[in-house]
Amino acid sequence: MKGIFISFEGIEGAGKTIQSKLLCEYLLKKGYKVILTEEPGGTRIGLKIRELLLSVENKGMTPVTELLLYNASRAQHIKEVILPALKRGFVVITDRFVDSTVAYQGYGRGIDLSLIYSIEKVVTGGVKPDITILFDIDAEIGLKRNRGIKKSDRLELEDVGFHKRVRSGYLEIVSKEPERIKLIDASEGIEEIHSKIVSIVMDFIN
Ligand code: Z5A
Repeated sequence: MKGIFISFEGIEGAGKTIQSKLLCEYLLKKGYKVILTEEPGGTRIGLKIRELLLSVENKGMTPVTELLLYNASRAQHIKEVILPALKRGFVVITDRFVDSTVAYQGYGRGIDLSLIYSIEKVVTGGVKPDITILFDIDAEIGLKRNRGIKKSDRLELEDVGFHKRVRSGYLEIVSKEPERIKLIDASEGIEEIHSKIVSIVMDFIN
């Protein structure tokens, strides 16, 4: 049996981490085999790349270096984790995937989208989420939620204008692929959002 590939997307502080864990627990209780993973990261090499990407020491990183590093982490993630799990019939939930690159490096940094899509083709070999849950929230609210709970990483040092561009980018991506990407109002309560996600995922599975 082929597995199911689900990605969670959105600007920071939108609630992806909490909700991906809740969905994972829900599906495990229902008896599904589930892997919860994330980008950048998900593998030993990916975690090293994650450190490079998020360290505030690397403020001088160029947008193209950033683009290639996110993709390098993804190539490893797909080969080592995502594809083998899908082949074994797992539900794979990833906190971020290709849409993050389009939103952050494309709409946020201004890198040509056609370059991003060409690299995507090589890196993913066509692997694409069956369902993407996009958490939409005002950029100021997302940033405020995160402030004080964890140390800042390199992308969080960007001004609010950057995060607003990323949010608009995500909304453009949804408008192009409304079948795959389901928009969630991330300003609602945690339980309410969880129920909506469960209903989206179970509708897809059944
Ligand atoms: N990035 C990129 O540029 N290009 C790429 O291709 C990829 C990634 C793959 C990864 O950072 C960074 O890499 C990210 C995008 C970039 N940078 N930014 N900015 P990360 O993995 O460390 O962080 P993140 O993905 O942005 O996650 P986050 O900041 O931890 O946000 P979150 O996972 O969406 O939120 P959360 O941790 O579940 O919740 C945040 C807080 O809000 C927490 O205190 C919760 O209790 C609270 N919360 C959550 N939901 C609610 C609701 N519904 N109501 C009230 N409060 C809530």
